[in-house]
Amino acid sequence: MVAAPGENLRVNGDRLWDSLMDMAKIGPGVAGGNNRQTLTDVDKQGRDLFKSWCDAAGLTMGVDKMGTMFATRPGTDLDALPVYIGSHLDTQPTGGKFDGVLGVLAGLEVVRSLNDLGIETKHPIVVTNWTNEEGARFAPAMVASGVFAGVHTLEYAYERKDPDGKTFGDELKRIGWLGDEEVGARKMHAYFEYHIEQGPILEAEDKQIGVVTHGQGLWWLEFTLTGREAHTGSTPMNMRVNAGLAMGRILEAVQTVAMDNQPGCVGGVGQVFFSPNSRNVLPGKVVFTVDIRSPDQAKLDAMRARIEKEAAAICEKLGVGCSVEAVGHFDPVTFDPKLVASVRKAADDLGYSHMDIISGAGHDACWTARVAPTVMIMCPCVGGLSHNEAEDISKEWASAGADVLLRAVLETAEIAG
Ligand code: HGY
Ligand code: MN
Ligand code: MN
Repeated sequence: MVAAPGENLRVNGDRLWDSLMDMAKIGPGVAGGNNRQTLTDVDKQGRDLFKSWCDAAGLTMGVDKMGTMFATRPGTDLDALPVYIGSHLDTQPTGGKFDGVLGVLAGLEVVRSLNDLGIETKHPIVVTNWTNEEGARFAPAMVASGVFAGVHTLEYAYERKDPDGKTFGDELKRIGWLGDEEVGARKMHAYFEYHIEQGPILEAEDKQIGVVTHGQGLWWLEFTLTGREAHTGSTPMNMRVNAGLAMGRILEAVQTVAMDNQPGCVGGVGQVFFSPNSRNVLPGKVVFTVDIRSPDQAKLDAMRARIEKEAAAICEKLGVGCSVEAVGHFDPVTFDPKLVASVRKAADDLGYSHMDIISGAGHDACWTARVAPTVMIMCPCVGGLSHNEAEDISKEWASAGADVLLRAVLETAEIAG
């Protein structure tokens, strides 16, 4: 018996969970998570698996010049713009099984459920896998959705280099996922992204669903400090040009600036390169990226200005050269109030506990919001932990969010007939 549209529509939570576990087998980490970095051979394997599932669900695959995958379920109205459901299959080097993957495979599950229920929609539905959301191998993060939204050029993206000096463009070609669609040529009726919270709030508040109203903004400031390589044993302390010490003091300054701007601001450093990175050589060069974020534009920009000013003063005092380049940025984003209301209503209708929330992490939705009505849905994650192989969610949490996604997408894509 096919459930009449609008009745107690829910996804097949077991099937969604099985797909998540099958995808997690590709690019396993060393501690139960994943290392499926963008444009690697395992990213290719993950893409190939996703495409096989899309083929089996009767979807038509399109790929653009950034390698982003668009799997389309046709609608009944040939003039209607599609409703997109997307996220990313690439992971951090020590990533979890659910960051990004949940959103792509929940989109596929929505389509699979509509197929099972024999429901047609007026607007087509497109399940999307954005290339390089993480920005771990190639900075910046969300680079493909950034090109799609007109924030970056294709040439800029193709030139991005990984730590081994390989370029994005070459690696995309090498894995065989360079598509022919112009990036950004597709127009969206709406864009939905379902994602784990990657923070502690929903679990702590015992809420099943996060109705995401805003996303915080971000700066990635790449500092290059120039010291003088010297012997760590025989060089007197007063003769050192110590770029490592300068870095340490700048990290302390970042912490102080973030703490001075509580609540609602964060700052830290996740990546450092020492050169020559030898135990008994003072570094000649130190490169590190400061990651600062806030939902408040003025605070975000003020933090950046203060950090850059204090870093320059620290380096001057130590005689260390200092240059800084913004290698990642997006302003705080407000999601579409009408779509936010539809997500909230869907959670209510399904009887799921929910709360409004601001996304602490960046997502492709932060860029699509510039070109289409966009909204996010979140589920809790255990201990708020993410970007860690121990990242974990429950099957119930996964399917509750997917149920909300199904219902909100259906309301937007309109059931045909
Ligand atoms: O950095 C972020 O917020 C996302 O994980 N790319
Ligand atoms: Mn993500
Ligand atoms: Mn991530």
